[in-house]
Amino acid sequence: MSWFSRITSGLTKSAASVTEGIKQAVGQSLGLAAKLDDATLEDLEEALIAADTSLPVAQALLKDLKKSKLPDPLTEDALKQTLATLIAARLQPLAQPLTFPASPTVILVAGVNGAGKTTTIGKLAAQWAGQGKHVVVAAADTFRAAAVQQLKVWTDRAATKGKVTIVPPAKEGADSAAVAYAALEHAQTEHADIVLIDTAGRLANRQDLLAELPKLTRVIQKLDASAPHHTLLVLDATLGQSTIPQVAEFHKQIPLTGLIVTKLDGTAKAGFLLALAAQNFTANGPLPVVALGVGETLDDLGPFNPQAFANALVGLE
Ligand SMILES: Nc1nc2c(ncn2[C@@H]2O[C@H](COP(=O)(O)OP(=O)(O)O)[C@@H](O)[C@H]2O)c(=O)[nH]1
Ligand SMILES: [Mg+2]
Repeated sequence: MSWFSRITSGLTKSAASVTEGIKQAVGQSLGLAAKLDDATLEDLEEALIAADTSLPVAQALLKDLKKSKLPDPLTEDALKQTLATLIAARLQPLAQPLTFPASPTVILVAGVNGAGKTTTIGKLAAQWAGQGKHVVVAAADTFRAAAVQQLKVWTDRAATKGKVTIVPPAKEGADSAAVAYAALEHAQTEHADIVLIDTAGRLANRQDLLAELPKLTRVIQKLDASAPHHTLLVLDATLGQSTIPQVAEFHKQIPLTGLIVTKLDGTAKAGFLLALAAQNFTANGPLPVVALGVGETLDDLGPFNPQAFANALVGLE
């Protein structure tokens, strides 16, 4: 299945509410010539809010829509096309592909418990290994013994695509910073291309655990002062907009450079990416979304493309 088909089927739940709203909006004036009247706009606003776009974004989109050229009578397809274009434009600031500025490029992966860090690391490692890159994965979630085992399952899967090496803790309960250090040292010796660091799940309200991330950073900087080159926060899309305070909390502890959104297949709230796009977490605007997760297999991860995402969200084939 192509990535476009995966994202389209992944977003089915979110698209259902938006397309239902669009259908209602256009069907509203059945018998008369369908047009963008107040009742239509209200239905659309409701649908967008149901998809968790946030009220201000929903209202802004409708404002854009009123200014757009639409056919008269209005058709469902024209409304979908126009809305998708407007949504894609608002999502555009989130679209920045991940760069690989160093060799090895060190990527720290953070997030609350169960967000999908370990799964995503497995998927990323598989993709990059498949492109001929040597990927080293640091099992720096040393909180639970089972975490290393779970990561091992994923790196074994990823290793079917190419060169993936896992660096486990030297002994049980080892310091997470020590594991990250050992992994980077190994990657430097082996001339690996990428180091992915899995970390323990943190609750955004546990300051003591959050404080471990800056410590880990300081330790790996002894080997490479420019590391980590990316600090990515993994967000569970089923939480929708309530992930936004999480982003703020993590970003305060350790400067984030990007986001990965997982579980888009299990939620009707995919519209929250529009709310994310309206949040200026950095001087240059919002934090970019570097990858999307739409399922539990190795291939269910791909790039964020605003137009493809917008098309899927409004239910365009
Ligand atoms: N449906 C779905 N499930 C996912 C996705 N990503 C992760 N998961 C599931 O979410 C759960 C937690 O994932 P895990 O990687 O262990 O989270 P971690 O605690 O952040 O490392 C697991 O059951 C994963 O299979 C996704 O994109 N879609
Ligand atoms: Mg994990």
